[in-house]
Amino acid sequence: MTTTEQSPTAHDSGTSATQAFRAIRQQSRPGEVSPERISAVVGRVLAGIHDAIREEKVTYDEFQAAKAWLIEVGEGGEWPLFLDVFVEHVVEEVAAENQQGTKGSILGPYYLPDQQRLPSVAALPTRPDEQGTRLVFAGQVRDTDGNPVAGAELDIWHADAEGYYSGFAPHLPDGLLRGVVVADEQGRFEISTVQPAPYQIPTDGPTGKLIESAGWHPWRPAHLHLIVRAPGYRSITTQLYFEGGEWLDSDVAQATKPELVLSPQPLGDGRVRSEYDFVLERTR
Ligand code: MBD
Ligand code: FE
Repeated sequence: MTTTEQSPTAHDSGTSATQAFRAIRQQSRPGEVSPERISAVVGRVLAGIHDAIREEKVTYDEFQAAKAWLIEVGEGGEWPLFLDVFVEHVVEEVAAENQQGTKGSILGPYYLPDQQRLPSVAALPTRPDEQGTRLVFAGQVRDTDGNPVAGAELDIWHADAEGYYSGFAPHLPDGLLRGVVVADEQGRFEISTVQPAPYQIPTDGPTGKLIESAGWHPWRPAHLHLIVRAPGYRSITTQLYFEGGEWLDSDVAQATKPELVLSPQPLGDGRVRSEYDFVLERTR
């Protein structure tokens, strides 16, 4: 980042994440939830809060501080960030109970649909002066029987070498380090990009303030996000991490899995290369 540009604020990324969430939800048009289901789930959540208040003997001061904080989370647009960091991993765990194929991980707040479609051998959009180690990420998409999935889409997005996501930091061009790579007839792909940095939850917003006040750390290990999809197969939303990376064993979002760690090897020209094959499960 140059000195003429301001640092991205928590409010910028929060507002964008809330807008992105609403736009995607509009498209997917979810069904109604029954009164019985709402009563069961919300009842349990409230009972959990009541238990915590009794067991910790929460005071009026603490109750009012919590209310003020909750208001700030909404005003800062940080509900997608807070919920994806602290809650989504358990929703994913439940969803994955009967799934085959490549392990999933959380979507997170920074997915943007409808990115540039790219051929099977492609480079993600970068700036002319893009920082970071050049990464070649290659592999094959197969089904659970080992057959190639021709034309599978790899919808990929990741942070830059400073840990910022395009679309959520005003200094980054739209579409940077994002793309939908279409695998070839053999399900193969080779994506050139740069290695992302670890992601730090913005420290100037309510989620960051909570983390600091609790004495926790605000870091996620460096990661690539992917949705791998093909007609007739269940889409896999996942993340890939880097062997030996900082925070791999203490992800604030608890979204790492041992099966999702890459081991990039030097290519000898300053680039690193990593192979990863995806396995999709048929839906019909
Ligand atoms: C991220 O980059 C992310 O992937 C998640 C899950 C939460 C916050 C920021
Ligand atoms: Fe992320």
